[in-house]
Amino acid sequence: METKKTNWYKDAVIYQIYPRSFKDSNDDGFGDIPGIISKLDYLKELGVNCVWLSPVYPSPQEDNGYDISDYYNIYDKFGTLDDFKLMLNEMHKRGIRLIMDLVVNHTSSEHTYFKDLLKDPEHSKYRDYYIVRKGKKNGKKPPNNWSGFFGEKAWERLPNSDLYYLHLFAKGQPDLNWENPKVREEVKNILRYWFDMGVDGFRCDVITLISKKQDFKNRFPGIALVGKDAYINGPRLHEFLHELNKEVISKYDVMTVGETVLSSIEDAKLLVAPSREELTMIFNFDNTDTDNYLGVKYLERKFDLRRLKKVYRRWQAALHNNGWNSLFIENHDQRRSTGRFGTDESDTYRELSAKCLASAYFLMQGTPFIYEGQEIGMTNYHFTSPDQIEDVEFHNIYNVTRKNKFIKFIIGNHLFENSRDNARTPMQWDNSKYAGFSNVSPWLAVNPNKDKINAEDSLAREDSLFHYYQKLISFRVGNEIIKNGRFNDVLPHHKYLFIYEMTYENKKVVVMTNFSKKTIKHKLISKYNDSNLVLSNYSEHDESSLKPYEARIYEYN
Ligand code: TEU
Repeated sequence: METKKTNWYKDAVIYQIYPRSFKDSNDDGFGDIPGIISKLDYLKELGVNCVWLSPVYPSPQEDNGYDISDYYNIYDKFGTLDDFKLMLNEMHKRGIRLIMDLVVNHTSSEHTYFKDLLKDPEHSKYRDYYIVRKGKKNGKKPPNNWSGFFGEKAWERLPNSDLYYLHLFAKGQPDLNWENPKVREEVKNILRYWFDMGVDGFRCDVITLISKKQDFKNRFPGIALVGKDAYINGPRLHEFLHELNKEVISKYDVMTVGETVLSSIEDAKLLVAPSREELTMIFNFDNTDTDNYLGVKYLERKFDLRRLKKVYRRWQAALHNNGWNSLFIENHDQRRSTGRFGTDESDTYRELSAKCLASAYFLMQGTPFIYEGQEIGMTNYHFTSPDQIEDVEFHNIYNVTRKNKFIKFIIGNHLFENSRDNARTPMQWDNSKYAGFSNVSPWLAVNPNKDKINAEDSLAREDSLFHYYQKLISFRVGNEIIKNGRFNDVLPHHKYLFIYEMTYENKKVVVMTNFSKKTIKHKLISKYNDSNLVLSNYSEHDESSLKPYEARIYEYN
């Protein structure tokens, strides 16, 4: 029997928790599930109604849990399965749903299947669970020239053998062979296991990499992602996703959000068209790529609001009545949005500009996501030395820059500012020594600006970013105009003003933002009347201009 789908995700506002950095309850310097439980009232107060929890499964933590060694349990530093069940229950009691992270492009090399393969690569019954090929030149050279996401070659030799395994991420993350039906059955079992426990959905890690072209030939050489045309959006991607959906996902009232890498709008339409029964929505990175070249975050370029507006125009139009968007500006792989996207970290503008950005991205069609700490305006750490950073991606690429002067030259000093650990510093709860995250020195240093940027202060100040998000969320959830509305960018070519309307039937929501430190006059501004004002980050308004980073939201019913 098919479960009725309620489409609850259309009214969801999802808060991403990166568990090792959220709240430590047992003084080991590492966040955990009881810590999360202790902060559920905080989330309830913010008003979010769903949590996306980054991986909490057993893992050797080479990539902070995105390397899973057991899909049916909880990593002991995070707690136990009973802690997990309690957390799920406490969330549901508060009207908060939970989506977990499904990391099934690869496992950890510590997974029992891969360990079995390591023992006897020729005969292991799990050989076909992974992508294993003979090396060239009697095993002296890898099977082809592919390279992966963390700046390395994509193949690693199996010990005492001429065989290699494929890993598009770290060496400890061998790629699964989705051509093997047993792998797909196992993924279905994982999904059923958590859905039966009451989990409400999954964020599907790098899901567009699961199908690889099977010729495994050399591809056009380059400095990054050699072979991407063979391993991104591969030939059987849609078939595999449809299979999971038909056999498992469709039987539960759940949602999925696929993380897609370098996907075009045309790919997206295929992935999220409801009639095709694949994914509910995807994360594409066109928005966060507006301040880099070629989708490579280390190839930074100056942010230009016009590029961001163009991304929104294209995606809003493409998926209107055709699917569903996700809306986000941060996650655990991205540097902080405060100080990015035209916003400003200075004391004067940090919160004002963060409110402006929040207003701009939050009220389009799609499901908004908030990454932990974003709601209080946490910033980059501004690392200066590799010793301060844990992340495997950073260290792999840092090593590449030490060996390759050309790459070092083009990346310049953007490596530190784009390190993923900027988003992973402990959540700043208060101004105590370890920011109320822990009573001992945490796994990654606390940002020294916790003295002024912390949740306690944000909760206490009525005009804080936290309270602004609270108002945005309560305006957004259940708002039919935003949920069903058509997006219209009324000033597409303006360099600093982003003004858009969402229209539905005869009703309208208008969002006006000024992404600059200047007061900007425009004749359009006086068109909207303050009697319809819902929310603003200033208490007084000029009739025909917007103040620095001013945001105004109107509703016409
Ligand atoms: O990230 C996928 C991914 O493509 C990353 O390489 C991303 O582009 C990069 O981090 C940006 O700098 C997902 C997870 O979100 C990430 O944390 C994991 O490390 C990765 O998959 C492997 O599982």
